[in-house]
Amino acid sequence: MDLNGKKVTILGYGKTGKACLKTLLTLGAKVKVSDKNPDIGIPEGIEVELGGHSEEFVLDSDIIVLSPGVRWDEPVLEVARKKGIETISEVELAYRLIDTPIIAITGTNGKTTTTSLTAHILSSEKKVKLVGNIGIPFIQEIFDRSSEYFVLEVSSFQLQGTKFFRPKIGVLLNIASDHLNWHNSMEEYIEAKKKLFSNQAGDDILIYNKDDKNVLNAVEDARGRKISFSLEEKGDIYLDGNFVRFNIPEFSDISISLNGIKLVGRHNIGNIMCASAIGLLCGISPQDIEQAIRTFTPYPHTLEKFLEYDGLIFINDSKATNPHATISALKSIDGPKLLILGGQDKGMDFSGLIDEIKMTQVKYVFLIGETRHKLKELLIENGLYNFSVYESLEETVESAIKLAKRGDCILFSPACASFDMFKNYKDRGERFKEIVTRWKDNKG
Ligand code: UMA
Repeated sequence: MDLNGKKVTILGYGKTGKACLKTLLTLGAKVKVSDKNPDIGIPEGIEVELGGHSEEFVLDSDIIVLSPGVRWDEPVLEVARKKGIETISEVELAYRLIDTPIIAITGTNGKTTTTSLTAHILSSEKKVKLVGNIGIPFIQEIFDRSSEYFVLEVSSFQLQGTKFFRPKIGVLLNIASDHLNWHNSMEEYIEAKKKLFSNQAGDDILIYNKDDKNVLNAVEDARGRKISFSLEEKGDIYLDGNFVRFNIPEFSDISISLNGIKLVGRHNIGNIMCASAIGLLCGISPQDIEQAIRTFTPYPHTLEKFLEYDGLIFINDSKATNPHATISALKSIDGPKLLILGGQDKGMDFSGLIDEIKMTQVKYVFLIGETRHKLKELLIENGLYNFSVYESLEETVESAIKLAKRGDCILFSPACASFDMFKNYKDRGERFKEIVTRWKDNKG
């Protein structure tokens, strides 16, 4: 793709916008930047519009590149598309600028763990770059010609703005209700996820979750080679006791032992299945795959059992930003639990989560954040009265500690986004850990 002299407008100047600007300038494009925030700094010499995206500024472009946070139906983009101006996501732009094979992983939950585990496995024998939604804009790494693979965590926001994007291997982990404040409907969210494989063909590979109905429906249209994984039955990748086995001709005599893994929870077995299969497909030896699985340290803020003190277990699962993730957490942790729930409202359906709370040993629910009253109503409607509503995280955690008995687990798994009270889920998780650590220090 020749960008020399092309007029390119970048929408959104966060991490992605900054990386786009650098790359596009290097490639000789004439770049402009537009951001809705009136208070951000942009390097001198760059034509810029702050405080909104106006037609006047944006429509004078050959290409418009979107940061993930910019909605696809942003009014100025509708007009741009009608005028025939190409509007693409940063992931699509990066894809067009490289020849290196891409392994792209998406799903409502588990993508960060699966992406990092895949990169960890591959890097035992290959040169790989870990990029994408995990926090490293893809476009930032495209000039690294030494990589044999790009391992890309890709979100629905990033996928929606793709056109020709075609990963060599794609993984669709699961599809559940999320981001319905960004996408207009569940159907639109699923359509965006399907763009993971919509250009795949021939010997491109799609690894998908056979246990998830939404995934099964979505992959009906996939045209590449399909490989299923299942925790319930005999998929192409399946669980046999403590081993992952393969119903795939070239790997039928291989088994991967799960002994010594540090990842908690059954859903993580599915993530390991996918990452192991990718390892084999990329030529990594089973011994190196097993070693990498054993040495993989779980990602912080995901079912992170960070303290066991005074008979209480504290788990930080701040990365649970939707109900599906919290359901997985509840299924993964045995024993009595005190659950801290709530955060920014993304218009999600909490009914499955309420059912799970009823079924598992949740002794008490502590509600915080923008969704606290909505969740309170739902709990009452379902005959659940062991809850309290709080205004601050500090007050919530202190109350949970007071109420907890020896052997209880205090689980911070909000099921909602963090932006109502925190910078992001990492900030939220750190705040939770700080409060708990302060309590421990005062006690000891
Ligand atoms: N902005 C506009 N117009 C808009 C929306 C935003 O100008 O309509 C501006 C904001 O004022 C701000 C900038 O865009 O200045 C922020 O850009 P951004 O929201 O696209 O964020 P980045 O900093 O570029 O980070 C993005 C991803 N953010 C989102 O998807 C919201 C990061 O994922 C990702 O790590 C990064 O690119 C690198 O690829 C974060 C995320 O929350 C972690 N992802 C969601 C999730 O995982 O659930 C999908």
